[in-house]
Amino acid sequence: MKRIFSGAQPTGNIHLGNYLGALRNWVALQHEYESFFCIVNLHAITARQDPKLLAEKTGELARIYIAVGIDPGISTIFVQSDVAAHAELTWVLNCIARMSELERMTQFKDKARKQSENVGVGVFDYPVLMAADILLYQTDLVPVGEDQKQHLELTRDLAIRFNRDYGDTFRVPDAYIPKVGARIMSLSDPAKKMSKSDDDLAGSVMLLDDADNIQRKFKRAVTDSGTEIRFDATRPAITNLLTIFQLLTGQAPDEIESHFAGKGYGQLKQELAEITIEFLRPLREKVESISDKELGTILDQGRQKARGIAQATLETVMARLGISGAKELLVRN
Ligand code: ATP
Ligand code: LTN
Repeated sequence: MKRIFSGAQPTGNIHLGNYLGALRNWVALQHEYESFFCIVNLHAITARQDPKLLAEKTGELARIYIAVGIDPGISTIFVQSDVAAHAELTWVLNCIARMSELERMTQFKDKARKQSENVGVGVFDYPVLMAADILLYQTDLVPVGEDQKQHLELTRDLAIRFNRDYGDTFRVPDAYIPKVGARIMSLSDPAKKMSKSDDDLAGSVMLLDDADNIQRKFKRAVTDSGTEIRFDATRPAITNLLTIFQLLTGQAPDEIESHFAGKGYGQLKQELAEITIEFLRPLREKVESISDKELGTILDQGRQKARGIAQATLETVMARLGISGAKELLVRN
């Protein structure tokens, strides 16, 4: 069976963009692939986090994975810091990665621009840790949103380089980026992607938002000039709302356009709010229904399964590099 690996950071609150661009596809793909879904808390600390909140959000995100439909009976859910091999392989990959290729990463450039000289080394190295996550599991496919495409290309480059220099070791993964929903835009600025780290909370609908909040956010959503309700790349705000509508209802674009023919933006926003509220209603309940004990068991099992596979890859890597450790050095031949 082929493998998939993906992850999300336990920072801020998970939003509709994360769900429609990534988590939704994890749920669908888990039946066809052996699946690993990670809560990437080591990535989270590349920005300063409140320790207590980070611990809380780590558990909450694991619960959200389960609540949206990741089945711990068939998929492995685990916390990145539980598997030391992620940090260890990162070091090895750091030694074959080049400054120039990391400097080209647009996510790094954006953050570096905001933080100038104080940008952290972890922010710079973030994509290498992500490559380690993926390569440890001999992953075939990585379902992510559009913003991660460049990081996936780097992951492939590092795998190919290591294989070339030290012998075939890593499977070279492909990105899985959905045709629809890979980049859900902010409701308050359709030129920006919906984001957890956005200071403007009105732009993102969080999966755990209550009905009033959801209603308010859609009501205030920015629209384009004109009145027609149709999918049109030159009218990004309406197209974004229609894309969310399409993914949550499963209706075809032409069906949606004829449904809204002759209706106004207000109607679209109202219906979209209702659909989203109904869609998200069971989620909070499900999140709350997972006991600490149940979650503990799931994450223990996840850790064990993940450690076994990651350790096997790491040992091959170390052997290829000739740094297998003291045990081997003591055996003279
Ligand atoms: P932020 O939302 O602050 O940009 P992030 O992208 O760092 O956070 P993660 O939790 O690491 O958030 O992302 C989890 C997944 O969600 C990734 O696969 C990412 O590509 C995807 N994703 C994030 N934002 C969007 C979006 N607006 N539309 C579609 N997919 C998205
Ligand atoms: N960088 C990703 C999160 C992430 C990830 C991964 C995704 C960390 N490691 C491995 C897929 C595979 C993001 O969305 N910000």
